[in-house]
Amino acid sequence: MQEEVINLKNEALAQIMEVSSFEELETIRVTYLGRSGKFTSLIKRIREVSPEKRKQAGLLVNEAKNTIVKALASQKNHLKESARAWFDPTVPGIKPAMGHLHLVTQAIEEISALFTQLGFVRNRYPEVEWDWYAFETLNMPEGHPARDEWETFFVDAPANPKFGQMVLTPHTSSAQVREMQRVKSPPVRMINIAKCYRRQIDASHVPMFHQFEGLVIDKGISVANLKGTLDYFARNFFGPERKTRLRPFHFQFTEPSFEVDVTCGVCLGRGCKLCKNGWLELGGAGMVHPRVLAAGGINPEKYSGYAFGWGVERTYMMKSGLQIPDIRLIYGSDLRFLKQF
Ligand code: FA5
Repeated sequence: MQEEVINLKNEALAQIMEVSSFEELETIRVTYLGRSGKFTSLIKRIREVSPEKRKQAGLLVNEAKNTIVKALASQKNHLKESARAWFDPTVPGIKPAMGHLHLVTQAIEEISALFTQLGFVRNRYPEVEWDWYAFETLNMPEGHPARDEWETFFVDAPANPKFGQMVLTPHTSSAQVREMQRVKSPPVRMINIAKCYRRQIDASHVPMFHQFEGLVIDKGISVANLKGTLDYFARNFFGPERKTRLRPFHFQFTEPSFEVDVTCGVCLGRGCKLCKNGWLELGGAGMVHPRVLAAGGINPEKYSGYAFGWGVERTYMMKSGLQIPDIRLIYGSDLRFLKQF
């Protein structure tokens, strides 16, 4: 019996040392010292021991029980101490990480607010669009070589006899005739900010990007109105020191057509490694072609208009102080990059 008592005591002590909660400690107490616990049944068996050894067995069992009781109390204190150290109500709380809007969303909101101030109305049109609106009504009939510029994704769906095939909009200009048809009679003052898709990917191209398209049609609209709007945008979006210029260009749907440049935000027009002689290319613009007005049901003899269409990502990348070397970073989901904006 002596050996049995010692083994049981050691077994209980080993378990007590391992516990990490008050519940486990209580389970051990019940298992060894409870009413039907292991020590209680041992005590009952003392009667079976020979009279001369009975007293010694009793002392041994008592000593083992007392050791276990002390170990339980000491471990209970230890657990209380650690619980106290764990919960310190004076320690400042952990601030949960705060997210923020993606930089493209921020840019879209900023652009939208600037043009709304000028009286432009923001409209959205389909991003899966008919060939008719993306090309045909924009003076690019079927087979016209100018279409190649837009490296278009065609949707594998049956073509419509009038509207042709479905495409993923390669530019926001597909909204021009749709807006003319909606408004029916000028004035038109639309800003369309939407996703565009092209089969392109490199440091300055992504297959899905955003453009913002401005369209203004009324009596007597001229290039001067276009230039005034562009200057207003450049001063407010990039900063009061930034200027714009128009360079002759060619688009099938505007006549005359321009490439719009803005002074570089780093050298402010003096010329540096990041720009072309002090200028950065913003995007295309021009006076709406008479054939496009006619396709939208507007009399080109009576009305004139201007349009412009620029990339949201590229325009944002031209903000002063930003040096984003690769447009693909914007859609890379790397939080170390995105958190900066
Ligand atoms: C156009 O798409 C014309 N629709 C713009 C226009 C509108 C001209 C109205 C006249 C009147 P362009 O293909 O150059 O033009 O694209 C305009 C801008 O979209 C570019 O300057 C660039 O900022 C952006 N862009 C074009 N392709 C990509 C691309 N793959 N990734 C990111 N940005 C792009």
